[in-house]
Parts: sequence; structure tokens; C-alpha cells
Amino acid sequence: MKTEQPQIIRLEDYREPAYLVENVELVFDLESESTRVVCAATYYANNTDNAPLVLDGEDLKLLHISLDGRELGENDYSCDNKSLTIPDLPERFELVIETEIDPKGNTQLSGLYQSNGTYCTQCEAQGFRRITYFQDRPDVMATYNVTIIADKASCPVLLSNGNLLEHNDVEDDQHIAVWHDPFPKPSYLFALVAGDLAQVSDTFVTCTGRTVDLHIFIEHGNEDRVDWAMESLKAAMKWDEDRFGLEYDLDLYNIVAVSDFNMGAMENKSLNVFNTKYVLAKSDTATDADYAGIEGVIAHEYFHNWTGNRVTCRDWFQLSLKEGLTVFRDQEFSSDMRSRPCERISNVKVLRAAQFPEDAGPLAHPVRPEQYMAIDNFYTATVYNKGSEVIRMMHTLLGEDNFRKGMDLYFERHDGQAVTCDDFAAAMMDASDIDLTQFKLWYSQAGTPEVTAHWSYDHEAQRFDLTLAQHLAPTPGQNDKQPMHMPISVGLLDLEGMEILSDVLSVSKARETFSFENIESEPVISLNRDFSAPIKLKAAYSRVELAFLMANDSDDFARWEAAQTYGTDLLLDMVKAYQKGQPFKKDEDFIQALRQTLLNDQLDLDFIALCLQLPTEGYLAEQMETIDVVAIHQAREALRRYIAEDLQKDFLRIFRDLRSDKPYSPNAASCGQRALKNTCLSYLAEGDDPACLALITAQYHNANNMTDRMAALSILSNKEADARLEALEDFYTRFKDDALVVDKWLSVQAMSSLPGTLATVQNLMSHEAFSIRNPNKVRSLIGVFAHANPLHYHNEDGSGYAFHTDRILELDKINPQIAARMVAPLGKWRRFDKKRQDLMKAELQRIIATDGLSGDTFEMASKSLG
Ligand code: 0A1
Ligand code: ZN
Repeated sequence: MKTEQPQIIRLEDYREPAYLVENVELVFDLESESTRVVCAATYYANNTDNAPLVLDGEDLKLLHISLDGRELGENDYSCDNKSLTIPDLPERFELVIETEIDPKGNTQLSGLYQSNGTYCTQCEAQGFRRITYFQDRPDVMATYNVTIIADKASCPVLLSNGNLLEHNDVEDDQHIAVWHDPFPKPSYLFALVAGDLAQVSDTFVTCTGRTVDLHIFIEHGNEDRVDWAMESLKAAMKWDEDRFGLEYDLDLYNIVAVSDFNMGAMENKSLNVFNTKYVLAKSDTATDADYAGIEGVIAHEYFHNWTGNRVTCRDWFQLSLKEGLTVFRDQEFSSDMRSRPCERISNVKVLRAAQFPEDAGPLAHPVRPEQYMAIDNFYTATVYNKGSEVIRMMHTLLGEDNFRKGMDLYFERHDGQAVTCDDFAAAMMDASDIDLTQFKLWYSQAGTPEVTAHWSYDHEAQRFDLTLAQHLAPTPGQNDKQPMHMPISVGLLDLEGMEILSDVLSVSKARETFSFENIESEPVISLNRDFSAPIKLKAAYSRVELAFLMANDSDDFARWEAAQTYGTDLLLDMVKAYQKGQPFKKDEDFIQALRQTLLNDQLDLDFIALCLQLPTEGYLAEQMETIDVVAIHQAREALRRYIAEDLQKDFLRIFRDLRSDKPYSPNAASCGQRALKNTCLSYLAEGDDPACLALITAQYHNANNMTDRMAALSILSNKEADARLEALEDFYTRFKDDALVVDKWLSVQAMSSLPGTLATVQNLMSHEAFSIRNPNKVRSLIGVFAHANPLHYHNEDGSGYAFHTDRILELDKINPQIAARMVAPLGKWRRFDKKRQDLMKAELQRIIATDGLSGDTFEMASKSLG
């Protein structure tokens, strides 16, 4: 058993810091294995009387401390591997602390570390304490002055937050740079980068006419891959001015891309550090999805400058204050840059794939959690994506104008402060006069509400009644729940498909009936349009009504949703048939409804492509009480084959029509064209027609962009054919020097449904292309296998679970954050048959019983066991 269990931190225990800090002076003398850090800070008591100062610190070698110029001896303080405590302090004092750290040996990628030789930092949430002793909490805000001394040849670029004050050569081939950030900030927004990097620059002129210098730093040789990131940055800067009146506040904005990074990117003040995945793109190496990801993440980090940096979180329980709001902002930005309905659909797909299962499982927690062991485990889909849905619902309830007034008031009241989710809601309430008291339960109650809808039409009275009943199931630690306040957007369509009315219902009771008067004939109702509330809707639609909504609903989201609901309904019937050994029934009406969608020239191509994609295996699994991965896979494959057979001619014609020799463009229209073309190709591949195989192979070889090449490779990766091995080999040979493309090569193999996939994944672990120290590689191979290959991961012999657990334990010694993030699939054990349950639980027990296990992984594994 693990010796020391990590402590539980509780929101109710929040206390203001004993001391506040005015200014921090940091000096870094950079050496790969022994960097010296001097931190001089001015402290003053925060209404406390003679309290000791407790500074956080982790993996630091303490060299010196001095207080107001007097060197402290060992009797003047106490120190362990978590903290440094100094008693008997004056009201105001200057503390100078010198520490030594080892960036090269820092495999956790938190604090100061090296990625391909470049020094970089990651301080959110608690990395600053791995650099120096400090009150490493977001409500301690200070201005920072940073001096960096480094070897000039290996580190020509020296960066930190704010403005460059000085840059000089010093003796011994060293140089020195001094940076000053005028905006007080918490330690988690501190950043430093030093290395030999190439730079691409541009400018942006703000709405008040100030010119901001924009620089993107990358490894040499990548200069031709940053145009899209730069365009996205400028678009985001402009959008924030136009939509929210928010102007950038410094004259410099730097982005650095590194290949070893625990997450997507980090919003450090004026020095964003990014995972290369969200910066580098050119048409022959990045897919349309990569381009969209870059646009979204670049915008997300930029938007944090106001929602996160200028106004930050009081404590980490408030993480969604900045993350939910910033995700909402980046989703809105992407909706304005490309198709709004498709953006909404893809956001909802992510929510359903990642957040709904979280809310339904042992790791369920509220958007504002009340306790944690390791805060790094709370960068979750609930805090981010459900958090964004909460903001979106406020936006729907208040309307755009009131929401904007609320945002303005929030900044007016809290600029420069560290605040709470309640402060945000108060600004929204005060600006709009709309009561959000009940609504705030979305912050505190975990779980996805289930809303059941019943309706009836009274011909005589010409009235349509809709009854909505909501239920929120218990989640860990929360047994009794109260009804939630939510906006439900509805529409009524007449039998010709014309819209009779649309409305947003403000639902707040456990059961509530809404009546619509003067409805002349029996309508069809469209519910939760645009996914106005993040709920599970149970509505007794007939298949005829679903086909009708697919064909007629004026709300595109609802139209897509009708196709998903119809498909899910069918597939779950097919799963039952498979389990009983009965033959599948083909539903011609569904296929005809899809055909109508496919041939509808009023619809955008990317939207059609989304409608044609059946619910994923993961989504279907979530709808079953006891998940049967084999039956789901067989049913879904069969339905795809039926669709392919009946629509073969249409698919072939459209595929040919949409092929284009034009040079690649990442704009929405071209992406839509490729999405539909490749969806058609994937259906054409369902039969074993050699002519189709030739089409796919030809597309693989002749593609002039990565989207088309990857689409063909993904299809081939599921084919028991020589063409698969040839293409995989060709792909590696072409792209082996390109780390991000090699990630795709690993993922496509880890996702394959072919027998022997686990062995392939195991072999790839020792391939030269793989490194367990690099989070992108780990996510691409092991993460994809465990999360996105249910068929093989859940093999009934338990081999998938054992492999996964071995990797978690291997990684826990190297990078606990990444190890902990991989545990979640095992936590789904309750949803499987007894045999798999036992196997999965045994692996979780094996994790918990491991000596020296990190607190991060312990928290995830112990909670997963329940
Ligand atoms: N604030 C960043 C996400 C982030 C969080 C933690 C990190 O290291 C453990 C890194 C990045 C964002 O929302 O983009
Ligand atoms: Zn964020």
C-alpha cells in the first residue's frame, strides 16, 4: 500500500493569504542540470498578526535565505519537501531566497524544464513552487521583474512576461535579458523561455491605433508552418475587440511552440507557451481538424488575457471562472469564423463523448468542485466544457445585449482582482436584473439532468401542451439534488414543415407544463434546439417524426440531432438482435432520410457530412446499461454496410464531383467539400469492391493535402489488405522526421479494429518513433488505444487492461500528471459485464497498491474504484 495518502483540499477551508506580495524580482542563471534562481520579494501582512509565512516548494535545493538583508540560519525557519515556514516576521519585509533546480531532470514538465534543449516553464496550476519557494496560489498577485542569464550560443532567445527592458552581453559567452511585466499577476502566469529558436513576426493595430508586435517562436526549420497560427491570432484579437470591446494591453505578444507539453497550451501573460500541435500547420502535414484546432486554441489562449489574466481566479475551485468562460468565448469565435451549426454540433459531440460520461461515473464533480487531492486532475471536461455550457445558458437566458452588459460590469468591478464564480454570476445578475440564484446550482450540482418530454394536442381547444420533467441522479457525495434552472429552446412545425413558432422556455421546476395556444393543426415539436441546455432529453418521438425533423427542422442542430436519435434507436435495436443471435433488420426509411439529406442542395456540405456520420461506438456504449463492445461494433458496421449498399451510386457520384485539383485552402467551404467527399469514400470502402480499394489507394498516394491522405489511410488501416501495410510503411518513410505527423501514424494504428491491434501497439512502444517521455506520443498511441478503441481495449481476456495499467505505472514515475489523466477508462468498470468488471477493478487495485505511487494517480485510481 502507498505509504502516504495525499491530503484533501476543501473549498470551505479557503482563507485569505497571510501575507501579500508587492513585487517579485527573479534572477535565473540557466544551466541544464543546475539552474540557480534568486527570488527577492517584498511581503506585507494581510490583516494578520504575527502569522508565520508558509511558502510552497517542491523538489528544490535551498541554498540561501535572507530576511531584510540578514542571512537566516537553520533555526530561523523549517523546511520539508512541500514547504518552507518562517515565523516571527515584521509587518513588511524583503525576503531573498536562492534555490537550485534541475531543468534537464524535470520529466514532469511542470516548473522549469527542457524540451529538445529549449528551457521553458509551465506554472499552472502549481509549477511555480518547483522554481522557488512562494505562496503559490492565484490570489497572491504581484508585478514581476525577471533577469535571465544564459549561454549566448545555445540560448540566443531569452523571453519572459511583459516588456524587454535590457539585453546585454556579459563575460564568458553569456548574455543577459531583463523583462518587466507591469500587470500584477499570480505565479501560475509566470513564464520563461530560453533557447535557440527561429522567429516569425507580424503586427496588429488595435482599435485605438496601437501597434502590437506579434512573434511566434519555433524550432528552426518550421518557419513555413506558422502562417495559420499568426492569422488566427490576428483574427482573435480583432474579434475580441468587436464582440466584447476588449483590446490587447501590451505592445508585445509572444507565442512559443515546444514539443514536450502536458496540455494544449498555456496563457502566461504575453508569453504563451504552446504544444507544437496547436501552432504548426501546412497543408501537406496538417488536417482540416488540425487547422480548426489551432484556430481555436490560439484564440482560447489569447482570450484568457482578459478572462483569466486581467481577472483571475481566487482559488483553484474557481477554475471554471476562467476556463468555462474562455471556452465559451473560443467556441463563439470559431462559430463566427466557420459554420455556426457545425461548430455547435462538434462542441456537443465533445461534451457527450467526454463530459457526460464523466458526470455519470465515479469521477463526477461539479463545475466548481468542492474538494480535490491534486488540482491537476481537475482540468476536466466538466470544468472546461460543461463550464462553457453554463456560460452559454446564461447567455441564452439573458440575451446578447444583457450578457455583454454583464461582461462589461464584470471587468469594471474586478479588473486586476482574483475572484469567484459567484462574482461573475453577480455581475450578470446586476447588469440584467435577471435572477440567477437557482441557476447557480449548475456550479454546485454534479451530474447531467435527464429531462423527459411529453406532449399532447387538443384539437378542439387548438392548444398544444408540453410537459417537461427533470431528474438529476445522485453523484458521488451528492445524494439529494434540486431542480435546475435551464433554457429549453423549442419550435413547432406544421405538417408541411413550416415553422409555426419558436420560443425559449425558462424551465425551473421538477415538472412543468407549457401551453401553446392557437395552434390550428397538430404540430411536430422540435426540442432543445441548438442544444440550449446540456441535458439528456427523453422524448417519445416516432421514427416518422424523426425523419420529418431531419427533413424539415429550421434549426440545423435539431436536424442533425434527429438523425442521431434515429440512428441510435436503430442501432440499439440491432445490438439487441445481435445479442439474441437474430438477423439484423434493414430500416429503409432511415436510409432514405439520409439520402434526402445527402442530396439536399440547400444544406452546407460539412453539415451533410456530419448528418451522415452514425453515432460513435462510444456514444452508443453510453446509452446501454451493460456495455457490449462487440455487439455495438457489429451493429454499427452492419448499418454502415446497409447505407453503403443502398446509396452506393450517390456516394460515388458525389465523391467524384467533389474531387478537386485546386490548391489546398483551410477555409470553411473547402473543408466542407473534403469532409463530405471523405465521408462518401469511407462508405464506398464498406464493400470489398476492388475498384473502391483502388480509389482509396489512389487518394492516399495522390493527395495534395494531409486531410485527404489521412482519410484514405484511416480507411486502409481497417482493411485486411496489402494496401494497408504498404500505405503505413510509405507514410512513415515520408514523414518520419515530422513528430506531429508521426503522432497521426501511431494513432491510426492504435485505432484499428483489425485483430492483432494490441500487439501492434505493444510493438510500436519500442519503435524508434515512440518515446514514453513525450506526452504527445503517449496520448497518440496509448491514450488513443485506451479511449478510442473500445473493441480491443475491452478484449474479454483483459489483455487491453493489463497493458494499459502497465503503462500507467511506468508513466507515473516519469510524469504523474499524464499518468493520472490516463486512468479514466478503467473507471468505467461498473458499466461492463461481471467478467470485465473484475478484470478492471483488479487493475485499479494493482495501481493503488503500488509503492511510491504519485498523489495524482492515487486520487484518480482510488476514486475510480469507488
Ligand atoms: N490554462 C491552460 C491549460 C493548462 C493547464 C495546466 C497546464 O499544465 C498542467 C497547462 C495548460 C488552458 O486552458 O489553455
Ligand atoms: Zn483555458
